[in-house]
Amino acid sequence: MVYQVYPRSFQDSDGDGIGDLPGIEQRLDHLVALGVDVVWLSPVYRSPQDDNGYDISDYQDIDPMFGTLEDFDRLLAAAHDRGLRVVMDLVVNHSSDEHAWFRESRASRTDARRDWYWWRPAREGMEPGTPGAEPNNWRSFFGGPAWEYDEATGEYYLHLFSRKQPDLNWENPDVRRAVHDMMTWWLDRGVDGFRMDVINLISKVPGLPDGEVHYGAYGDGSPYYTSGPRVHEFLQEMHREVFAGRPEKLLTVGETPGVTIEDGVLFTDPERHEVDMVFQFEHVGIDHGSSKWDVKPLRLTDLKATFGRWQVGLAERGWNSLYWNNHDQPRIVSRFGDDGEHRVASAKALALLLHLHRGTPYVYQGEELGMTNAGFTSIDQYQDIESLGHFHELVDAGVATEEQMLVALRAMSRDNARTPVQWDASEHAGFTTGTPWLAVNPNHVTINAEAERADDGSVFHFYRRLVALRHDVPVVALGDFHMLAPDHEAVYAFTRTLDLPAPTEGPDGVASAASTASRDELLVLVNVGGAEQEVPPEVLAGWEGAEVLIATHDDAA
Ligand code: TEU
Repeated sequence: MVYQVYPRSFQDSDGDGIGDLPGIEQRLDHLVALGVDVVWLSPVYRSPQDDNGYDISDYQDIDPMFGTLEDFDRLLAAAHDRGLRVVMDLVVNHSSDEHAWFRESRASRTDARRDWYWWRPAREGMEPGTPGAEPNNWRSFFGGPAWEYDEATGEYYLHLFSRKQPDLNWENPDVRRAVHDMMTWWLDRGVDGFRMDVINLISKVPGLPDGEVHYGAYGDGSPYYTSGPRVHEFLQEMHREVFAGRPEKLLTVGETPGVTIEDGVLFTDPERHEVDMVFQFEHVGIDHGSSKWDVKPLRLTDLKATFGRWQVGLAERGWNSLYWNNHDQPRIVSRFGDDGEHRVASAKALALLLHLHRGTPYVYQGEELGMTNAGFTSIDQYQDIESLGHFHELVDAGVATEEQMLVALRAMSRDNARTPVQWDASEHAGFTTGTPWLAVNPNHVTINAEAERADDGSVFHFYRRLVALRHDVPVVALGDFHMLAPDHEAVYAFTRTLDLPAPTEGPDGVASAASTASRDELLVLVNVGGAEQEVPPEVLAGWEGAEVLIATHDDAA
């Protein structure tokens, strides 16, 4: 199981209101108690923090707000001492505009690093620097155009995300070599792998064609940069140059927005040596209408259909990541559960479903406590560049009113996941002795790690038992998946099956008479319809008298 730490909101050790590396070290025993195997650190590199560290200005140094390289080495050693592995967040589709590489690239059209980024002149016949003169019509993920005009050299540079996150040009072998060298530097320092930020966006279609589908003034360029023509070539080259032949057991997970199941197999098929697994986005898109801000209610059959497709699609070759939460998604108990009266029961039901599918489960900080969305009511409370960008773009364009956008942000803003971890009921939830960079949720007085750890019926202990089950019962990690009652709107049920080979010959060289092949089977069943909702008889047929390994809401049921 992999646990994601968003350092800025995890634990502050020096009272500046921002989480840091020594703070993470203070909390490692919480992760050990949960049963964590791997810790994924969101970026702690030097950064102007335009996108909370996903805009890196020095890949081989720690930002002073988080500490120093020595603090990092101490944290890494402390994690390893506890049997925890640590993977870093690799953000190489783009750098910060304050990175030395970009400062040189923008210095002149003839600079040796000019071609390390995507530079283009204004459209033919258009006045450079005016709306519509951009080299193509792509929209940025954060709203507005994906091109920024640079007066000094009279050209535009591409930024799929913020204007302070210029896209690196992966067509340039010097760029790829510099990234490989940096990755090797971190592996030599002892890190155990990487989570690769938007790694399927690094290959763009030559010519950078206009997007046909429009969002207001700009076009959707995603068909021309999602899982592009050379992405698999680049990842296989990365494996050869960085990972092949290293003795350590390393973990690589690609964040791949818009990835299809077919491409997911190509990315994760072990024979292709690309990545171990990918984060796909289908299940966190099933409540999106025309956009993530146009929120639709969840339908259980839609969730079963998408999870079922990915379980079947990667059953033979490849491997699934299993997640509800991360620093970009609203908190699942508020999104697909109930963060009011049934908070504990729904948090447990959601955890049970996710952790007993086939794949590697990821737990995002605070998810194991049943933490909820932030509950912000004013735009002034938000800090996320994506939330603020879309709020102003849609309100200014008259597409939505402020009130409509505040309702949408309350449900879907990334800041919902970024409020500080709630450690105890004290002021600022034990996160900081200073003023937290983002408001602590007032419900920390009841929802916090100290209270959760003290209550055996808590969300925390339920997560702990699920992780222990995965470590102790092979069918959980390895069993084949089969969906049951796919069309039922209130019952989510599936089986996991593992054929165990007959034990090999005993120490005396003779296989014991009893040693025959056996079959482990697990039935997972969540009934969101409550006691009055009857479970279809065919789901329970043959399971009479089965041992109950783990039960959720109202354990007597
Ligand atoms: O996210 C990529 C990505 O797809 C997000 O833009 C996501 O789709 C969106 O936020 C959901 O509404 C990665 C990082 O996880 C994110 O924090 C960064 O902002 C982004 O890349 C740029 O580095």
